[in-house]
Formats: sequence, structure tokens, C-alpha cells
Amino acid sequence: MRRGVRTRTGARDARGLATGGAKGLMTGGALLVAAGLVLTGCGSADGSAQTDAASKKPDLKVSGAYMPVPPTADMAAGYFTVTNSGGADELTSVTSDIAADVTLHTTDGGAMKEQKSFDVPAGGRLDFARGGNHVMFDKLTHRPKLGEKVSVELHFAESGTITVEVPVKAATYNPSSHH
Ligand SMILES: [Cu+2]
Repeated sequence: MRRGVRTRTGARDARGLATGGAKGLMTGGALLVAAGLVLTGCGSADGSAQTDAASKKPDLKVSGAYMPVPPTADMAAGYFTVTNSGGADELTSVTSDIAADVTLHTTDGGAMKEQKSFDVPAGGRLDFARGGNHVMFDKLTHRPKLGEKVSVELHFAESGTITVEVPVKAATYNPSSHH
């Protein structure tokens, strides 16, 4: 008797495990939110920078004053310039120790005319000059002498009184600069 030996080969199940890596592709959709910049549109420029000149205070300066030596002791004339870097003002009267009577005059076509007052325009000037506006000093206490200084008070509606020491110049004195 023969005994067959059977070898059994056990079948092996090879299991290949394919591990598929799941690629999760996350494409982040970036949403760009455009934030609207709100421009105020205001240039911050002061709209009222140019304030009404008339509402500003006047800023007066008196210059170039002189009084020519008068031909007689009866009367004298005075000239000066008022410059104004502020609001409008008005020269309402002039007084002086040297004269009991001081008046304001314009000259029109060679004839002088008394004025009650003179405007000093805002940012402008008021000129008193030979052949034009002048101040007349009547009833003099004495005849002003060359080199003397005559105290003259200019009275303004807004600025009050400005006292000017007016030098007495030669009878023919006339400042060439008419600015
Ligand atoms: Cu006059």
C-alpha cells in the first residue's frame, strides 16, 4: 500500500491594498472685497478765509505827513497819507493845538470844497496831497516855523484818535513819491 502524501499548498490571498490618497484640492476662492474709500470731498479749505473786509477792524498807518511853512500866520495846510490794511474806516475830523479851526477839504478843478469826512477804504488808502485833499488849519496860534513839529490829532470813526507829529517843511516842499 502506498500512501500518497499530498501536499497542499495553501493559496495565499494577496491583498494588495491600494491606498488611494484622496487629494482634496481646496481652491480657496479669494473674494476681494473692495472696500470703497469714502472721500469726504471736502478739501478742508476754509470757505470763509476771505472774510468780509467790511467786518474786519481797520488797521491804519499814517505816513508822509508834512505842513509847508505858510505864507502868513493866518492859515496853514497839512498833508499825509493814511494806509489801511484792515476794514473800512472814516476820518471824521482833525484837531491841533496850533489852530482853533481845522477843516477837511477836497480840491476839485482848482476850487477847494470842505468835506465833513473822508472814507478810508478797506485795504486801501486816503491821500492828502498838494493839489488834492488837504487839511486846513485856521486861526493859528502862531506861524509854524521850518523844522517845527506840529502835533495833529486825526480822529477816525473806528480807530479812534491817531496823533501825528507833523514836521513843518519848506513852503515849496512836495514829496516826489506819490505812492
Ligand atoms: Cu482848503
